[in-house]
Amino acid sequence: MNSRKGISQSGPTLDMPVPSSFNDVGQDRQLRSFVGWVWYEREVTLPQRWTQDLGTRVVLRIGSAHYYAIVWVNGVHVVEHEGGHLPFEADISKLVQSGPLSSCRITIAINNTLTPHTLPPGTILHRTDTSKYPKGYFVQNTNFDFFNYAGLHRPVLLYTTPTTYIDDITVTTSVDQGTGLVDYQIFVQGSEHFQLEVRLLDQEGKVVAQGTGCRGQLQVPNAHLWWPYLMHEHPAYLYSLEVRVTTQTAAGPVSDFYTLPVGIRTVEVTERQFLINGKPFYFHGVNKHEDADIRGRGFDWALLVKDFNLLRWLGANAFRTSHYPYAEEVLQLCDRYGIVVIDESPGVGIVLAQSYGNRSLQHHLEVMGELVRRDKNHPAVVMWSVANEPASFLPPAGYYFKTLIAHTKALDPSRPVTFVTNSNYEADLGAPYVDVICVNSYYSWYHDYGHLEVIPLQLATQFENWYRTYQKPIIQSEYGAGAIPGFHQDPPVMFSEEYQKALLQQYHMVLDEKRKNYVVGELIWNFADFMTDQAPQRVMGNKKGIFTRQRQPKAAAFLLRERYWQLANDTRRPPAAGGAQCLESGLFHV
Ligand code: BDP
Repeated sequence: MNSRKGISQSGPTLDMPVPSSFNDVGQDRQLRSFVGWVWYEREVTLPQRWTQDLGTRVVLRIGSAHYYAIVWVNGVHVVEHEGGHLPFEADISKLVQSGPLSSCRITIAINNTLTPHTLPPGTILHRTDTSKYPKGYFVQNTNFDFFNYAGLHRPVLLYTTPTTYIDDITVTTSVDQGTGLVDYQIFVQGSEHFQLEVRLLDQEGKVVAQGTGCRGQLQVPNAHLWWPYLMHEHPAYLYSLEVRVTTQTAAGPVSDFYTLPVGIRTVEVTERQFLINGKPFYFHGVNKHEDADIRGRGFDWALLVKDFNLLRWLGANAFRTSHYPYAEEVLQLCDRYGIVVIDESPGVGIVLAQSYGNRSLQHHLEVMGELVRRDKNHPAVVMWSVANEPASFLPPAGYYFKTLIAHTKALDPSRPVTFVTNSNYEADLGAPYVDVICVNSYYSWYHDYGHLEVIPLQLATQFENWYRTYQKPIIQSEYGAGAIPGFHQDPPVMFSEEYQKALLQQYHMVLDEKRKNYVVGELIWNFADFMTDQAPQRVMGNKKGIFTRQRQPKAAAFLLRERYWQLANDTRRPPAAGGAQCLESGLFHV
Protein backbone atom coordinates (compact mmCIF):
# COMPACT_ATOMS: atom_id res chain seq x y z
CA MET A 1 0.00 0.00 0.00
CA ASN A 2 1.29 3.47 -0.85
CA SER A 3 1.87 5.15 2.48
CA ARG A 4 0.73 8.56 1.18
CA LYS A 5 -2.59 7.53 -0.28
CA GLY A 6 -5.75 6.80 1.63
CA ILE A 7 -8.06 3.90 0.89
CA SER A 8 -10.61 6.15 -0.81
CA GLN A 9 -8.20 6.46 -3.74
CA SER A 10 -8.52 2.75 -4.49
CA GLY A 11 -12.25 2.94 -5.34
CA PRO A 12 -15.65 3.74 -3.85
CA THR A 13 -16.01 3.49 -0.08
CA LEU A 14 -18.91 3.33 2.37
CA ASP A 15 -19.47 5.25 5.57
CA MET A 16 -19.32 2.72 8.36
CA PRO A 17 -20.08 3.42 12.04
CA VAL A 18 -17.72 2.13 14.74
CA PRO A 19 -18.55 0.31 16.90
CA SER A 20 -21.00 -1.75 14.85
CA SER A 21 -21.19 -4.85 12.74
CA PHE A 22 -21.07 -3.92 9.07
CA ASN A 23 -23.72 -6.47 8.08
CA ASP A 24 -27.05 -4.77 8.86
CA VAL A 25 -26.36 -1.07 8.36
CA GLY A 26 -26.67 -1.09 4.58
CA GLN A 27 -29.32 -1.93 2.02
CA ASP A 28 -27.09 -4.35 0.21
CA ARG A 29 -27.72 -8.10 0.43
CA GLN A 30 -24.10 -8.76 -0.53
CA LEU A 31 -22.73 -6.73 2.32
CA ARG A 32 -25.00 -8.50 4.80
CA SER A 33 -23.61 -11.92 3.99
CA PHE A 34 -20.15 -10.83 2.85
CA VAL A 35 -17.28 -13.25 3.53
CA GLY A 36 -13.70 -12.02 3.10
CA TRP A 37 -11.67 -8.85 3.61
CA VAL A 38 -13.19 -5.51 4.49
CA TRP A 39 -11.13 -2.37 5.05
CA TYR A 40 -11.71 0.38 7.58
CA GLU A 41 -9.83 3.65 7.55
CA ARG A 42 -9.88 6.83 9.60
CA GLU A 43 -7.60 9.84 9.71
CA VAL A 44 -7.16 11.59 13.06
CA THR A 45 -5.22 14.62 14.23
CA LEU A 46 -3.14 14.05 17.32
CA PRO A 47 -2.47 16.64 20.03
CA GLN A 48 0.97 18.20 19.66
CA ARG A 49 2.22 16.85 22.98
CA TRP A 50 1.63 13.31 21.71
CA THR A 51 3.77 13.81 18.65
CA GLN A 52 6.49 16.05 20.12
CA ASP A 53 7.09 14.75 23.63
CA LEU A 54 9.28 11.65 23.37
CA GLY A 55 8.41 10.82 26.97
CA THR A 56 4.87 10.03 25.83
CA ARG A 57 3.92 6.56 24.72
CA VAL A 58 1.07 6.54 22.20
CA VAL A 59 -1.03 3.40 22.00
CA LEU A 60 -3.69 2.27 19.54
CA ARG A 61 -6.22 -0.06 21.15
CA ILE A 62 -8.80 -2.07 19.25
CA GLY A 63 -11.58 -3.42 21.47
CA SER A 64 -12.61 -6.17 19.08
CA ALA A 65 -12.26 -6.84 15.35
CA HIS A 66 -14.00 -9.92 14.04
CA TYR A 67 -12.27 -12.13 12.98
CA TYR A 68 -8.69 -11.63 11.71
CA ALA A 69 -7.27 -8.10 11.66
CA ILE A 70 -4.23 -6.40 10.15
CA VAL A 71 -3.50 -2.84 11.22
CA TRP A 72 -1.45 -0.09 9.58
CA VAL A 73 -0.69 3.40 10.80
CA ASN A 74 0.31 5.88 8.11
CA GLY A 75 0.73 2.88 5.80
CA VAL A 76 3.11 1.06 8.15
CA HIS A 77 2.09 -2.36 9.39
CA VAL A 78 1.80 -2.24 13.20
CA VAL A 79 -0.05 -5.31 14.45
CA GLU A 80 -2.10 -8.36 13.47
CA HIS A 81 -4.60 -10.20 15.64
CA GLU A 82 -6.60 -13.38 15.41
CA GLY A 83 -9.92 -13.71 17.22
CA GLY A 84 -12.97 -11.54 17.23
CA HIS A 85 -13.84 -10.90 20.86
CA LEU A 86 -10.76 -9.71 22.69
CA PRO A 87 -8.79 -6.46 22.57
CA PHE A 88 -5.33 -5.89 21.17
CA GLU A 89 -2.94 -2.96 21.06
CA ALA A 90 0.03 -1.50 19.23
CA ASP A 91 2.59 1.00 20.52
CA ILE A 92 2.65 3.55 17.70
CA SER A 93 4.83 6.18 19.42
CA LYS A 94 7.76 5.86 17.04
CA LEU A 95 5.53 6.19 14.03
CA VAL A 96 3.72 9.29 15.12
CA GLN A 97 6.78 10.93 16.66
CA SER A 98 9.12 10.52 13.70
CA GLY A 99 8.10 13.41 11.48
CA PRO A 100 6.37 16.76 11.33
CA LEU A 101 2.94 15.17 10.72
CA SER A 102 0.36 15.51 13.46
CA SER A 103 -2.15 13.45 11.53
CA CYS A 104 -2.31 9.74 11.73
CA ARG A 105 -4.11 7.43 9.34
CA ILE A 106 -5.36 4.20 10.85
CA THR A 107 -6.18 1.39 8.43
CA ILE A 108 -7.65 -1.90 9.59
CA ALA A 109 -8.28 -4.84 7.27
CA ILE A 110 -10.62 -7.46 8.70
CA ASN A 111 -11.42 -10.92 7.45
CA ASN A 112 -14.44 -12.77 8.87
CA THR A 113 -13.63 -16.16 7.32
CA LEU A 114 -13.89 -19.06 9.78
CA THR A 115 -11.94 -22.27 9.24
CA PRO A 116 -11.65 -25.51 11.24
CA HIS A 117 -8.77 -23.88 13.15
CA THR A 118 -10.38 -20.58 14.08
CA LEU A 119 -12.36 -20.03 17.30
CA PRO A 120 -15.24 -20.46 16.68
CA PRO A 121 -14.48 -22.90 13.89
CA GLY A 122 -16.22 -22.92 10.53
CA THR A 123 -15.74 -24.31 7.04
CA ILE A 124 -15.73 -22.74 3.63
CA LEU A 125 -17.72 -24.92 1.26
CA HIS A 126 -16.74 -24.54 -2.39
CA ARG A 127 -19.66 -25.34 -4.69
CA THR A 128 -18.08 -26.74 -7.81
CA ASP A 129 -21.16 -28.03 -9.67
CA THR A 130 -21.33 -25.39 -12.39
CA SER A 131 -24.83 -26.53 -13.38
CA LYS A 132 -26.01 -25.17 -10.04
CA TYR A 133 -23.55 -22.47 -9.01
CA PRO A 134 -21.48 -19.84 -10.79
CA LYS A 135 -17.74 -20.40 -11.03
CA GLY A 136 -15.85 -19.80 -7.79
CA TYR A 137 -19.02 -19.96 -5.67
CA PHE A 138 -18.54 -20.69 -1.98
CA VAL A 139 -20.41 -20.35 1.29
CA GLN A 140 -19.31 -20.05 4.89
CA ASN A 141 -20.62 -22.90 7.00
CA THR A 142 -20.66 -22.81 10.80
CA ASN A 143 -21.70 -25.15 13.59
CA PHE A 144 -23.10 -22.55 15.90
CA ASP A 145 -26.51 -20.97 16.10
CA PHE A 146 -25.92 -17.23 15.73
CA PHE A 147 -25.17 -14.89 12.89
CA ASN A 148 -21.46 -14.44 12.20
CA TYR A 149 -21.57 -10.66 12.60
CA ALA A 150 -18.30 -8.95 11.68
CA GLY A 151 -16.54 -5.61 11.75
CA LEU A 152 -15.18 -3.34 14.47
CA HIS A 153 -17.52 -4.34 17.26
CA ARG A 154 -16.01 -2.30 20.07
CA PRO A 155 -14.35 1.09 20.38
CA VAL A 156 -11.04 1.85 18.70
CA LEU A 157 -9.06 4.14 21.02
CA LEU A 158 -5.85 6.10 21.08
CA TYR A 159 -4.39 6.73 24.52
CA THR A 160 -1.08 7.72 26.07
CA THR A 161 1.07 6.71 29.02
CA PRO A 162 4.54 7.76 30.10
CA THR A 163 7.29 5.57 28.61
CA THR A 164 7.59 3.74 31.94
CA TYR A 165 4.10 2.42 32.51
CA ILE A 166 1.90 -0.06 34.34
CA ASP A 167 1.48 -2.92 31.91
CA ASP A 168 -0.67 -5.28 33.97
CA ILE A 169 -2.06 -5.83 37.46
CA THR A 170 -3.23 -9.10 38.97
CA VAL A 171 -5.30 -9.04 42.11
CA THR A 172 -6.58 -12.05 44.00
CA THR A 173 -8.53 -11.85 47.22
CA SER A 174 -9.22 -14.02 50.22
CA VAL A 175 -10.68 -13.57 53.66
CA ASP A 176 -9.22 -14.57 57.01
CA GLN A 177 -11.61 -14.14 59.94
CA GLY A 178 -13.10 -10.95 58.64
CA THR A 179 -9.82 -9.51 57.39
CA GLY A 180 -9.76 -9.09 53.62
CA LEU A 181 -6.48 -10.11 52.01
CA VAL A 182 -5.69 -8.50 48.69
CA ASP A 183 -2.69 -10.03 46.95
CA TYR A 184 -1.40 -7.91 44.13
CA GLN A 185 1.23 -8.22 41.48
CA ILE A 186 2.11 -5.32 39.20
CA PHE A 187 4.01 -5.53 35.94
CA VAL A 188 5.86 -2.42 34.85
CA GLN A 189 7.40 -1.94 31.42
CA GLY A 190 9.82 0.62 30.04
CA SER A 191 12.40 0.81 32.82
CA GLU A 192 13.91 -1.22 35.63
CA HIS A 193 14.25 1.79 37.89
CA PHE A 194 11.05 3.05 39.37
CA GLN A 195 9.16 3.50 42.59
CA LEU A 196 5.88 1.76 43.05
CA GLU A 197 3.19 2.84 45.49
CA VAL A 198 -0.08 1.07 46.08
CA ARG A 199 -3.08 2.29 48.07
CA LEU A 200 -6.43 0.68 48.70
CA LEU A 201 -9.31 3.09 49.25
CA ASP A 202 -12.79 2.29 50.48
CA GLN A 203 -15.96 3.78 49.01
CA GLU A 204 -15.65 6.85 51.24
CA GLY A 205 -12.21 7.52 49.79
CA LYS A 206 -10.43 6.49 53.00
CA VAL A 207 -7.09 4.71 52.59
CA VAL A 208 -7.52 1.33 54.27
CA ALA A 209 -4.19 -0.26 53.34
CA GLN A 210 -1.06 0.60 51.43
CA GLY A 211 2.11 -0.97 50.14
CA THR A 212 5.15 -0.53 47.95
CA GLY A 213 6.85 -2.74 45.39
CA CYS A 214 5.65 -4.96 42.58
CA ARG A 215 3.98 -7.57 44.71
CA GLY A 216 2.53 -7.77 48.14
CA GLN A 217 -0.48 -8.32 50.32
CA LEU A 218 -2.83 -5.63 51.57
CA GLN A 219 -4.78 -6.43 54.71
CA VAL A 220 -8.20 -4.92 55.31
CA PRO A 221 -9.59 -5.52 58.81
CA ASN A 222 -13.40 -5.83 58.88
CA ALA A 223 -13.49 -5.86 55.12
CA HIS A 224 -16.70 -5.14 53.23
CA LEU A 225 -17.06 -8.16 51.01
CA TRP A 226 -18.24 -8.10 47.40
CA TRP A 227 -21.62 -9.86 47.39
CA PRO A 228 -23.99 -10.66 44.51
CA TYR A 229 -26.87 -8.18 44.62
CA LEU A 230 -29.55 -10.46 45.98
CA MET A 231 -27.41 -11.91 48.75
CA HIS A 232 -26.65 -8.90 50.86
CA GLU A 233 -28.03 -5.54 51.91
CA HIS A 234 -24.94 -3.74 50.63
CA PRO A 235 -23.95 -5.78 47.61
CA ALA A 236 -21.16 -5.23 45.10
CA TYR A 237 -18.83 -3.34 47.43
CA LEU A 238 -15.83 -2.15 45.48
CA TYR A 239 -12.59 -0.80 46.85
CA SER A 240 -10.22 1.18 44.60
CA LEU A 241 -6.67 0.02 44.16
CA GLU A 242 -4.54 3.02 43.21
CA VAL A 243 -1.22 2.16 41.64
CA ARG A 244 1.43 4.79 41.00
CA VAL A 245 4.72 4.05 39.29
CA THR A 246 7.24 6.90 39.30
CA THR A 247 10.50 7.31 37.42
CA GLN A 248 13.06 10.09 37.61
CA THR A 249 13.72 11.80 34.29
CA ALA A 250 15.79 14.83 33.26
CA ALA A 251 12.58 16.83 33.41
CA GLY A 252 11.78 15.61 36.92
CA PRO A 253 9.66 12.76 38.28
CA VAL A 254 7.07 11.24 35.93
CA SER A 255 4.26 8.96 37.09
CA ASP A 256 1.88 6.52 35.53
CA PHE A 257 -1.27 6.12 37.60
CA TYR A 258 -4.01 3.51 37.38
CA THR A 259 -7.12 2.84 39.46
CA LEU A 260 -8.53 -0.66 39.57
CA PRO A 261 -11.87 -1.49 41.22
CA VAL A 262 -11.35 -4.42 43.61
CA GLY A 263 -14.04 -6.63 45.12
CA ILE A 264 -12.97 -8.79 48.03
CA ARG A 265 -14.68 -12.13 47.72
CA THR A 266 -14.00 -15.86 47.61
CA VAL A 267 -15.31 -18.58 45.32
CA GLU A 268 -15.29 -22.26 46.13
CA VAL A 269 -16.83 -25.44 44.77
CA THR A 270 -17.72 -28.44 46.92
CA GLU A 271 -19.32 -31.75 45.94
CA ARG A 272 -22.78 -30.19 46.01
CA GLN A 273 -22.41 -26.46 46.29
CA PHE A 274 -21.08 -23.34 44.66
CA LEU A 275 -19.96 -21.01 47.45
CA ILE A 276 -19.43 -17.26 47.29
CA ASN A 277 -17.89 -15.92 50.50
CA GLY A 278 -18.56 -19.31 52.02
CA LYS A 279 -22.32 -19.14 51.37
CA PRO A 280 -24.20 -21.32 48.87
CA PHE A 281 -24.93 -19.46 45.67
CA TYR A 282 -27.72 -20.56 43.31
CA PHE A 283 -27.36 -19.18 39.78
CA HIS A 284 -30.77 -18.01 38.59
CA GLY A 285 -30.26 -16.10 35.42
CA VAL A 286 -29.86 -16.06 31.69
CA ASN A 287 -27.66 -16.74 28.72
CA LYS A 288 -27.18 -13.73 26.51
CA HIS A 289 -25.84 -12.70 23.16
CA GLU A 290 -24.32 -9.43 22.03
CA ASP A 291 -27.01 -8.90 19.44
CA ALA A 292 -29.43 -6.19 18.38
CA ASP A 293 -31.14 -4.65 15.39
CA ILE A 294 -28.97 -2.70 12.94
CA ARG A 295 -25.74 -2.64 15.03
CA GLY A 296 -25.52 -6.46 15.15
CA ARG A 297 -22.82 -7.22 17.69
CA GLY A 298 -21.65 -3.60 17.95
CA PHE A 299 -21.22 -2.18 21.44
CA ASP A 300 -24.01 0.19 22.49
CA TRP A 301 -24.27 1.82 25.95
CA ALA A 302 -28.03 2.37 25.70
CA LEU A 303 -28.66 -1.28 24.90
CA LEU A 304 -26.32 -2.39 27.65
CA VAL A 305 -28.01 -0.31 30.33
CA LYS A 306 -31.44 -1.46 29.10
CA ASP A 307 -30.29 -5.07 29.40
CA PHE A 308 -29.07 -4.54 32.95
CA ASN A 309 -32.36 -2.92 33.89
CA LEU A 310 -34.16 -5.95 32.48
CA LEU A 311 -31.87 -8.34 34.36
CA ARG A 312 -32.68 -6.58 37.61
CA TRP A 313 -36.39 -6.41 36.76
CA LEU A 314 -36.22 -10.19 36.31
CA GLY A 315 -34.30 -10.74 39.52
CA ALA A 316 -31.57 -12.53 37.55
CA ASN A 317 -28.42 -12.82 39.65
CA ALA A 318 -26.15 -14.30 36.96
CA PHE A 319 -25.51 -14.79 33.27
CA ARG A 320 -23.15 -16.65 31.00
CA THR A 321 -21.36 -14.77 28.24
CA SER A 322 -22.60 -17.29 25.68
CA HIS A 323 -20.73 -17.93 23.39
CA TYR A 324 -17.74 -15.54 23.43
CA PRO A 325 -16.21 -12.87 25.68
CA TYR A 326 -18.41 -9.78 25.96
CA ALA A 327 -17.29 -6.15 25.99
CA GLU A 328 -15.32 -5.09 29.08
CA GLU A 329 -17.99 -2.51 29.90
CA VAL A 330 -20.42 -5.39 30.50
CA LEU A 331 -18.16 -6.86 33.16
CA GLN A 332 -17.56 -3.47 34.73
CA LEU A 333 -21.31 -3.06 35.22
CA CYS A 334 -21.57 -6.60 36.63
CA ASP A 335 -18.92 -5.68 39.22
CA ARG A 336 -20.82 -2.54 40.14
CA TYR A 337 -24.28 -4.11 40.24
CA GLY A 338 -23.32 -7.45 41.79
CA ILE A 339 -24.35 -9.66 38.89
CA VAL A 340 -22.39 -12.89 38.67
CA VAL A 341 -20.78 -13.99 35.41
CA ILE A 342 -19.70 -17.28 33.88
CA ASP A 343 -17.13 -15.97 31.41
CA GLU A 344 -17.07 -18.03 28.22
CA SER A 345 -14.43 -18.28 25.51
CA PRO A 346 -15.40 -18.29 21.81
CA GLY A 347 -14.98 -22.09 21.80
CA VAL A 348 -18.41 -22.77 20.36
CA GLY A 349 -19.21 -25.36 17.71
CA ILE A 350 -16.00 -27.40 18.07
CA VAL A 351 -17.41 -30.48 16.45
CA LEU A 352 -15.05 -31.41 13.63
CA ALA A 353 -12.23 -33.90 14.33
CA GLN A 354 -9.88 -31.45 12.58
CA SER A 355 -10.64 -28.84 15.24
CA TYR A 356 -9.09 -31.03 17.92
CA GLY A 357 -5.55 -30.99 16.50
CA ASN A 358 -2.53 -29.20 17.92
CA ARG A 359 -3.02 -26.11 15.81
CA SER A 360 -6.52 -25.53 17.16
CA LEU A 361 -5.53 -26.40 20.71
CA GLN A 362 -2.59 -24.01 20.60
CA HIS A 363 -4.85 -21.19 19.48
CA HIS A 364 -7.46 -22.04 22.11
CA LEU A 365 -4.75 -21.91 24.81
CA GLU A 366 -3.71 -18.47 23.58
CA VAL A 367 -7.30 -17.24 23.61
CA MET A 368 -7.72 -18.41 27.21
CA GLY A 369 -4.54 -16.48 28.00
CA GLU A 370 -5.97 -13.30 26.47
CA LEU A 371 -9.34 -13.80 28.16
CA VAL A 372 -7.90 -14.42 31.62
CA ARG A 373 -5.52 -11.49 31.25
CA ARG A 374 -8.41 -9.19 30.37
CA ASP A 375 -11.04 -10.39 32.87
CA LYS A 376 -9.11 -11.84 35.84
CA ASN A 377 -9.66 -8.84 38.12
CA HIS A 378 -13.45 -8.73 37.86
CA PRO A 379 -15.03 -9.94 41.10
CA ALA A 380 -18.25 -10.63 39.14
CA VAL A 381 -16.49 -13.33 37.12
CA VAL A 382 -16.76 -16.49 39.22
CA MET A 383 -16.03 -19.22 36.68
CA TRP A 384 -14.41 -19.69 33.25
CA SER A 385 -16.16 -21.67 30.55
CA VAL A 386 -13.71 -22.85 27.92
CA ALA A 387 -16.32 -24.04 25.40
CA ASN A 388 -19.96 -24.61 24.54
CA GLU A 389 -21.35 -27.92 23.30
CA PRO A 390 -18.16 -29.33 21.80
CA ALA A 391 -18.18 -32.87 20.40
CA SER A 392 -16.62 -33.93 23.69
CA PHE A 393 -17.24 -37.60 22.94
CA LEU A 394 -14.66 -37.65 20.11
CA PRO A 395 -11.46 -39.49 21.10
CA PRO A 396 -9.11 -36.45 21.01
CA ALA A 397 -11.50 -34.41 23.18
CA GLY A 398 -10.15 -35.97 26.38
CA TYR A 399 -6.62 -34.70 25.87
CA TYR A 400 -7.88 -31.41 24.42
CA PHE A 401 -10.04 -30.50 27.43
CA LYS A 402 -7.62 -31.88 29.98
CA THR A 403 -4.90 -29.61 28.57
CA LEU A 404 -7.15 -26.61 28.09
CA ILE A 405 -8.63 -26.75 31.59
CA ALA A 406 -5.25 -27.37 33.26
CA HIS A 407 -3.85 -24.38 31.36
CA THR A 408 -6.75 -22.15 32.43
CA LYS A 409 -6.33 -23.20 36.04
CA ALA A 410 -2.61 -22.48 35.85
CA LEU A 411 -3.39 -19.00 34.50
CA ASP A 412 -5.93 -18.42 37.26
CA PRO A 413 -5.89 -20.81 40.21
CA SER A 414 -8.56 -18.72 41.96
CA ARG A 415 -11.57 -19.69 39.85
CA PRO A 416 -13.32 -22.92 38.89
CA VAL A 417 -13.30 -23.94 35.23
CA THR A 418 -15.99 -25.64 33.21
CA PHE A 419 -17.25 -26.17 29.69
CA VAL A 420 -20.88 -26.52 28.73
CA THR A 421 -21.86 -29.94 27.50
CA ASN A 422 -24.73 -31.53 25.61
CA SER A 423 -22.95 -34.87 25.25
CA ASN A 424 -24.15 -38.06 26.85
CA TYR A 425 -22.88 -38.36 30.42
CA GLU A 426 -21.25 -41.72 29.69
CA ALA A 427 -19.52 -40.59 26.52
CA ASP A 428 -18.24 -37.16 27.59
CA LEU A 429 -14.44 -37.23 27.70
CA GLY A 430 -14.00 -33.68 28.98
CA ALA A 431 -16.33 -33.80 31.99
CA PRO A 432 -13.77 -35.48 34.29
CA TYR A 433 -11.74 -32.24 34.24
CA VAL A 434 -14.40 -29.65 35.01
CA ASP A 435 -15.23 -28.31 38.48
CA VAL A 436 -18.94 -27.84 37.82
CA ILE A 437 -21.02 -29.87 35.35
CA CYS A 438 -22.86 -27.46 33.05
CA VAL A 439 -25.43 -29.28 30.95
CA ASN A 440 -27.75 -28.09 28.19
CA SER A 441 -30.96 -29.92 27.30
CA TYR A 442 -34.00 -29.19 25.16
CA TYR A 443 -36.56 -31.78 26.22
CA SER A 444 -39.84 -31.45 24.35
CA TRP A 445 -38.25 -29.11 21.87
CA TYR A 446 -35.70 -30.84 19.65
CA HIS A 447 -37.31 -34.22 20.31
CA ASP A 448 -40.61 -35.40 21.76
CA TYR A 449 -42.09 -32.31 20.14
CA GLY A 450 -45.12 -31.08 21.99
CA HIS A 451 -44.88 -33.74 24.73
CA LEU A 452 -44.31 -31.55 27.74
CA GLU A 453 -45.30 -34.41 30.02
CA VAL A 454 -42.02 -36.28 29.39
CA ILE A 455 -39.87 -33.46 30.76
CA PRO A 456 -39.98 -34.33 34.48
CA LEU A 457 -38.78 -37.88 33.90
CA GLN A 458 -36.14 -37.01 31.31
CA LEU A 459 -34.75 -34.09 33.27
CA ALA A 460 -34.62 -35.95 36.57
CA THR A 461 -32.80 -38.81 34.81
CA GLN A 462 -30.33 -36.34 33.29
CA PHE A 463 -29.43 -34.88 36.69
CA GLU A 464 -29.22 -38.25 38.42
CA ASN A 465 -26.95 -39.72 35.74
CA TRP A 466 -24.52 -36.81 35.85
CA TYR A 467 -24.42 -36.60 39.61
CA ARG A 468 -24.02 -40.33 40.14
CA THR A 469 -21.11 -40.35 37.69
CA TYR A 470 -19.19 -37.29 38.88
CA GLN A 471 -20.42 -36.06 42.29
CA LYS A 472 -19.98 -32.48 41.19
CA PRO A 473 -22.50 -29.65 41.41
CA ILE A 474 -24.61 -29.22 38.28
CA ILE A 475 -25.92 -26.14 36.48
CA GLN A 476 -28.72 -26.41 33.95
CA SER A 477 -26.80 -24.10 31.66
CA GLU A 478 -29.43 -23.96 28.88
CA TYR A 479 -33.07 -24.93 28.52
CA GLY A 480 -35.86 -23.19 26.69
CA ALA A 481 -38.36 -23.10 23.86
CA GLY A 482 -38.99 -20.85 20.89
CA ALA A 483 -41.95 -18.47 21.04
CA ILE A 484 -42.98 -16.06 18.34
CA PRO A 485 -44.20 -12.96 20.18
CA GLY A 486 -47.94 -12.60 19.80
CA PHE A 487 -48.56 -16.24 18.90
CA HIS A 488 -51.06 -17.65 21.38
CA GLN A 489 -52.52 -21.10 21.71
CA ASP A 490 -54.09 -22.82 24.66
CA PRO A 491 -53.68 -25.72 25.25
CA PRO A 492 -50.13 -24.80 24.31
CA VAL A 493 -48.50 -25.72 21.01
CA MET A 494 -44.93 -25.15 19.95
CA PHE A 495 -43.94 -21.57 19.09
CA SER A 496 -46.79 -20.07 21.12
CA GLU A 497 -45.97 -17.96 24.17
CA GLU A 498 -48.02 -20.44 26.22
CA TYR A 499 -45.81 -23.36 25.14
CA GLN A 500 -42.64 -21.53 26.09
CA LYS A 501 -44.10 -20.81 29.50
CA ALA A 502 -45.42 -24.33 30.04
CA LEU A 503 -42.08 -25.87 29.08
CA LEU A 504 -40.25 -23.71 31.60
CA GLN A 505 -42.74 -24.70 34.30
CA GLN A 506 -42.02 -28.39 33.69
CA TYR A 507 -38.30 -27.73 34.08
CA HIS A 508 -38.86 -25.71 37.23
CA MET A 509 -40.63 -28.56 39.02
CA VAL A 510 -37.58 -30.77 38.67
CA LEU A 511 -35.12 -27.96 39.36
CA ASP A 512 -36.94 -27.22 42.62
CA GLU A 513 -36.49 -30.80 43.68
CA LYS A 514 -32.85 -31.14 42.66
CA ARG A 515 -31.65 -27.79 43.91
CA LYS A 516 -32.24 -29.07 47.43
CA ASN A 517 -29.41 -31.41 46.65
CA TYR A 518 -26.70 -30.70 44.08
CA VAL A 519 -28.17 -28.53 41.31
CA VAL A 520 -26.64 -25.08 41.79
CA GLY A 521 -28.13 -23.11 38.94
CA GLU A 522 -30.49 -22.57 36.05
CA LEU A 523 -29.83 -20.26 33.12
CA ILE A 524 -32.61 -19.80 30.59
CA TRP A 525 -31.87 -19.93 26.87
CA ASN A 526 -32.14 -17.11 25.94
CA PHE A 527 -32.43 -13.62 27.41
CA ALA A 528 -33.57 -12.16 24.07
CA ASP A 529 -34.32 -13.31 20.54
CA PHE A 530 -31.24 -13.10 18.35
CA MET A 531 -30.17 -13.31 14.72
CA THR A 532 -28.95 -16.56 13.18
CA ASP A 533 -28.08 -17.80 9.73
CA GLN A 534 -31.11 -18.37 7.53
CA ALA A 535 -32.53 -21.87 7.95
CA PRO A 536 -35.97 -23.48 7.70
CA GLN A 537 -36.12 -23.96 11.50
CA ARG A 538 -35.26 -20.32 12.24
CA VAL A 539 -37.87 -17.59 11.87
CA MET A 540 -35.87 -14.38 11.37
CA GLY A 541 -33.46 -15.76 13.93
CA ASN A 542 -33.74 -17.77 17.13
CA LYS A 543 -36.96 -17.06 19.03
CA LYS A 544 -36.10 -18.65 22.37
CA GLY A 545 -35.75 -15.22 23.98
CA ILE A 546 -37.95 -14.43 26.94
CA PHE A 547 -37.63 -10.89 25.60
CA THR A 548 -37.93 -10.00 21.95
CA ARG A 549 -34.89 -8.72 20.12
CA GLN A 550 -36.24 -5.24 20.88
CA ARG A 551 -36.25 -6.16 24.60
CA GLN A 552 -40.01 -6.43 25.11
CA PRO A 553 -41.24 -9.19 27.44
CA LYS A 554 -42.98 -12.35 26.27
CA ALA A 555 -45.27 -14.20 28.71
CA ALA A 556 -42.34 -16.35 29.90
CA ALA A 557 -40.50 -13.26 31.17
CA PHE A 558 -43.24 -12.64 33.76
CA LEU A 559 -43.10 -16.26 34.85
CA LEU A 560 -39.34 -16.11 35.32
CA ARG A 561 -39.55 -12.79 37.08
CA GLU A 562 -41.85 -14.29 39.66
CA ARG A 563 -39.64 -17.32 40.04
CA TYR A 564 -36.35 -15.45 40.31
CA TRP A 565 -37.62 -13.01 42.89
CA GLN A 566 -38.99 -15.92 44.87
CA LEU A 567 -35.65 -17.67 44.68
CA ALA A 568 -33.89 -14.53 45.77
CA ASN A 569 -33.45 -13.60 49.36
CA ASP A 570 -36.87 -12.67 50.75
CA THR A 571 -35.48 -9.49 52.25
CA ARG A 572 -35.30 -8.02 48.75
CA ARG A 573 -38.60 -7.29 47.05
CA PRO A 574 -39.07 -6.74 43.31
CA PRO A 575 -39.35 -3.10 42.31
CA ALA A 576 -43.00 -2.14 41.86
CA ALA A 577 -44.12 -2.83 38.29
CA GLY A 578 -43.70 0.30 36.24
CA GLY A 579 -42.11 2.13 39.15
CA ALA A 580 -39.30 4.37 38.00
CA GLN A 581 -35.89 3.45 39.33
CA CYS A 582 -32.88 5.59 38.78
CA LEU A 583 -29.97 3.47 37.71
CA GLU A 584 -26.45 4.50 37.02
CA SER A 585 -25.24 4.37 33.49
CA GLY A 586 -21.70 3.29 32.84
CA LEU A 587 -20.74 6.86 32.16
CA PHE A 588 -22.83 9.31 34.11
CA HIS A 589 -24.85 9.36 37.28
CA VAL A 590 -28.45 10.15 36.43
C1 BDP B 1 -27.87 -24.91 22.07
C2 BDP B 1 -26.73 -23.94 21.75
C3 BDP B 1 -27.24 -22.53 21.48
C4 BDP B 1 -28.43 -22.58 20.55
C5 BDP B 1 -29.53 -23.36 21.24
C6 BDP B 1 -30.80 -23.47 20.37
O1 BDP B 1 -25.78 -23.92 22.80
O2 BDP B 1 -26.19 -21.75 20.93
O3 BDP B 1 -28.87 -21.33 20.14
O4 BDP B 1 -29.07 -24.67 21.45
O5 BDP B 1 -30.88 -24.39 19.55
O6 BDP B 1 -27.56 -26.14 21.59
O7 BDP B 1 -31.66 -22.61 20.47
